[in-house]
Amino acid sequence: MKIEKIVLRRMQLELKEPFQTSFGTQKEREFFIVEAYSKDHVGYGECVVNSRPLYSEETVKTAWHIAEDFLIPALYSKGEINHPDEVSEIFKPFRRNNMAKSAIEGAVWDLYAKENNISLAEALGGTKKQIEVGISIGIQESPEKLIETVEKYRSEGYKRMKIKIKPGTDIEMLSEVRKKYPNIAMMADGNSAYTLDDVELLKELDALNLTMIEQPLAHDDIIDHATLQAQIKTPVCLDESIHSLEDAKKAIKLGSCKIINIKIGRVGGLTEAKKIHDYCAEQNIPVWCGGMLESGIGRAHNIAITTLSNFTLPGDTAASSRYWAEDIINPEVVVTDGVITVPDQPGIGYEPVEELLDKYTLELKEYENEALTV
Ligand code: OSB
Ligand code: MG
Repeated sequence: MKIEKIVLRRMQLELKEPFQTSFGTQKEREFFIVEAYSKDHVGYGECVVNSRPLYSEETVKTAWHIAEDFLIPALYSKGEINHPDEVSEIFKPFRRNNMAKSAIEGAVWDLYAKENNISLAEALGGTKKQIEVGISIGIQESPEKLIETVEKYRSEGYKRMKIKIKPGTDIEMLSEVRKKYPNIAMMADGNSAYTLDDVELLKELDALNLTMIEQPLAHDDIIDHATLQAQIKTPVCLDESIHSLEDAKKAIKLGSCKIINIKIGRVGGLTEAKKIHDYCAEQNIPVWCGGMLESGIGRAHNIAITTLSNFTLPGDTAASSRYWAEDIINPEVVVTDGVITVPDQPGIGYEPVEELLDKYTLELKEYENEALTV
């Protein structure tokens, strides 16, 4: 497979509603899309970064810089790519910058699937035809507002509610929801807002029958999470702390978590995501697919990876309409009774709409593979 041209498109989409987490409130998403061209096809990837380095250290500018100055030249210098697994090997000398790497690798995976006339899910070895999804609910201003929001998504059929928490907006809010809905699948995401000083408070979660507590402690920690997990019954799930298979192995060995949230961008791409999935399956650690408020392109990649068998817990990949007035793909991602039907068309299975890409593009740059044109 020869990649003849890569296009980066910086875009911005307004969220229908602001999304509040313990690290800030987001009203829009600025990100970029990668288009990888062969002679006959285009593969698409999404860089799941943001304008500000609040969730991770990467931003749109740093990821663009890494892609333009290091990753694209490295990819071109390889010449022919036989399988997308080679891309993470090519990128290996460059440390971290996982979201930048994942964006390009994702476009190559889509291109590879299209060249081989198979769906991305099939290219990854996924077998599920339908996937179950939950929803991630931002911090709400009152328990009443939270219950109203839960009710809306519950009635739409989402399979589990993930509720964002931070100190001061946690136990009471969650208890109100549990009182109202004794049986719904419910979890909380702390986004690193707590420390071991909060162990007593975190122990109170055990009474609420949560499926898990996601990343309560520091974004770069696996030691304190192990200490916490030993003291609470609620399973700890790691998000921010896991950047690679190595991280996953160490966290599992230490007992830092019982569940892992796999985000393709955070771990540097689909190849690494698959490795983490496979290792967790061997270790009896369930995984699920997290989200970064993706556009339809990133969303499509999340759907494809979720078809692997150890994605046994509902992910955060909600419908396009939950985030955007109009998504940039056709068809949009639709959720019916908490289920997404996995597309079987070649590649990501959702077609980016040219006019919508152009409408929301702020900046576009093309990188020709000159080695091929001389
Ligand atoms: O911690 O999982 C998270 C969104 C942005 C950054 C971090 C997180 C999230 C979400 C939303 O929880 C998931 C989604 O709906 O895409
Ligand atoms: Mg999270």
